[in-house]
Amino acid sequence: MKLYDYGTAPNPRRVRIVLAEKGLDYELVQVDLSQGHHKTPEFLAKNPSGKVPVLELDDGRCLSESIAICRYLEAICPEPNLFGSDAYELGQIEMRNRQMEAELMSQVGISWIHGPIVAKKGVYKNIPEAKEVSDSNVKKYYERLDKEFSSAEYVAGPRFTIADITLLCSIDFAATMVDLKPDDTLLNLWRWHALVSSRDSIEM
Ligand SMILES: N[C@@H](CCC(=O)N[C@@H](CS)C(=O)NCC(=O)O)C(=O)O
Repeated sequence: MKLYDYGTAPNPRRVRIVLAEKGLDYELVQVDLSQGHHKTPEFLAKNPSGKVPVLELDDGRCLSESIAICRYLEAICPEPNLFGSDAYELGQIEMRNRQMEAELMSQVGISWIHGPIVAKKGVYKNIPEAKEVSDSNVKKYYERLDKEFSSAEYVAGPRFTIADITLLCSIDFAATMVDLKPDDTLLNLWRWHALVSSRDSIEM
C-alpha cells in the first residue's frame, strides 16, 4: 500500500505513527501541498476533497480521512490495539480522540490558516482577529490538558491510544509551524509529551 503524505502536515503524521506502531510496510509518496499537487485531477481522483493523507491499497482503492485510514489499519492489524478493546474503551477512546480533534486540532488549524505562512500564499482571506481567538483557545486548552495530566498518564485512560497520537500531532504542529508552543510551566503536559515522544513509532 501507498501513503500519500506531506512531511510537516499533522494529519498524515497521525497515519505514519499508526503504521509504525503496527509495524506495517508501505510506500511513502510525497505530495507537495505548497505546489498544489493535491489539487491535480490525478490526486482528486484519489481524494475528491484534495487533502492528504490518502492510503492507496494494492488494488488501487483509496481511503482518505486520517481516522478512517487508521481504523482500516487497526482492522487489518489489530495489535497493538489503539482504538479500544471492550465497549467502554471503544467509547472512551473515540470520545477523547474527537475532543482532541474538535477542541484543539481545529483551533490550531484556524491559527494556521490565519497565520503568516498561509497569508503569504494569498489563498484564504486573512483574518487576524480569528487567529487571536483561536490562539487564545489553544492556550486555554493547554492549561486544561495540564490539569488533566496531573492525574492521568495518557489522554484516554491508562495506555497509549489514537487519542494520544492526535494530541501529539496537534501540539507538535502548533509548536513548530504556528508559534503555539505550550508554556514551559505546563509541567504535566510536558511530562506526557516526553512520555509519548519516547516511543519508537514517534518521528517528527
Ligand atoms: N479531516 C482530514 C483533514 C485532512 C487535512 O486537512 N489535511 C491537510 C494536511 S494536514 C491538507 O491536505 N491540507 C491541504 C488543503 O486543505 O488544501 C483528515 O483527518 O485526514
